[in-house]
Amino acid sequence: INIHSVTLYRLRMALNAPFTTSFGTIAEKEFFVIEVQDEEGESGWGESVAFTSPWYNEETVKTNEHMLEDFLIPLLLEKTVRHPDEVSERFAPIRRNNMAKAALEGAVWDLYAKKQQLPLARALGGEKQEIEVGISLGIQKTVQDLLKQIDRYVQEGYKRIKVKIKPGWDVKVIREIRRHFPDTLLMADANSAYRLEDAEHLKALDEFNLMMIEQPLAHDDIVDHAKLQAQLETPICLDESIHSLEDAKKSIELGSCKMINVKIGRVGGLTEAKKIHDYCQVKNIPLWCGGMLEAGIGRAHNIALTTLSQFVLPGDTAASSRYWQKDIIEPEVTVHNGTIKVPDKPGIGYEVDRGQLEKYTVETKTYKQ
Ligand code: OSB
Ligand code: MG
Repeated sequence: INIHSVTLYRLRMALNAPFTTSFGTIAEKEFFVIEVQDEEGESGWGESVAFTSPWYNEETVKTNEHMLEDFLIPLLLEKTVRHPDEVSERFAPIRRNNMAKAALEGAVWDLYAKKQQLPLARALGGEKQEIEVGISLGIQKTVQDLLKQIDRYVQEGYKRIKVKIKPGWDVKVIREIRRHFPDTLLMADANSAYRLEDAEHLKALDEFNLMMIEQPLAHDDIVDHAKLQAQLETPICLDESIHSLEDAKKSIELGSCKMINVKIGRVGGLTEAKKIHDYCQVKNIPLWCGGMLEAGIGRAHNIALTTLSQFVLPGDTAASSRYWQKDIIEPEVTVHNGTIKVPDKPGIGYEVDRGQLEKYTVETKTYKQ
């Protein structure tokens, strides 16, 4: 694949409803869509999951622009790649900045799959024809509001419900959910809102038969997560702590988690995500695909990744309409009875709607060989 040009589209899209985590509230997303083109003018698409402020990890839309423009795009334009797996190798001298790397690598994967006339899912080695998904619900004003939301999405057929928790919005809320939904597959995501000293408090969650508790402790502390897991019945799932195959290996070895939420952006791309997948398959660690409130392109990449066989748990890839008035892909991602039909067209399998893309774009920059 000979990449001739790379275009960065900076988009602003309002969420249908603000999303609140233990860190704060997001009402609007600003992010980069990346288009790579080869000498024949064929396009591949990627999407960065970095937010405007560094609450989830250290990256932001602005750091993405710097890394892409000054380092990653020049490296990609330097010479051809035979296979997308080479992209992460080429980016390896640049430390971290995984979301910037993943967005550009994802565009190359899409173009590669299109050139091979293969759906991205198949190019990655995934076999599922459909995937099961759950939904992630932010912190609400009242427990009543949350129960209403849960009821709606259980009715719609989502396969599991994830709720965000934080100190003051945890045990009591989960107890109330369980009173109304005793059998629903349920889990909680703390986004690092607790400390090891809260172990006693978190142990109270053990009685609610949660599938897992996601990232209860600090983003950079797999040691304390191991200590906490030793005290909890509820399996710990790591999100923020896993940036690479190495992190996955160490966390599994230490007993810091029993499951992993894989996000393509957080681990630096599809190639690294596949490596984590293959390792976790051998180690029998259940995986699921996380979400970052993506627009359609990122969502399509998540769907393709989820077709790999060790993604045995429902992920966070909900329907486009849960987030957006109108998405930037055609057709939009739809969910029926908690499942998404994997597209069978080449590449990401959805058309980018250039009209919609333009409507949301606030700035465009093109880089040529
Ligand atoms: O921790 O999984 C998370 C959204 C933004 C940042 C981090 C997370 C989330 C979600 C929502 O939980 C996932 C989604 O619906 O895309
Ligand atoms: Mg999470």
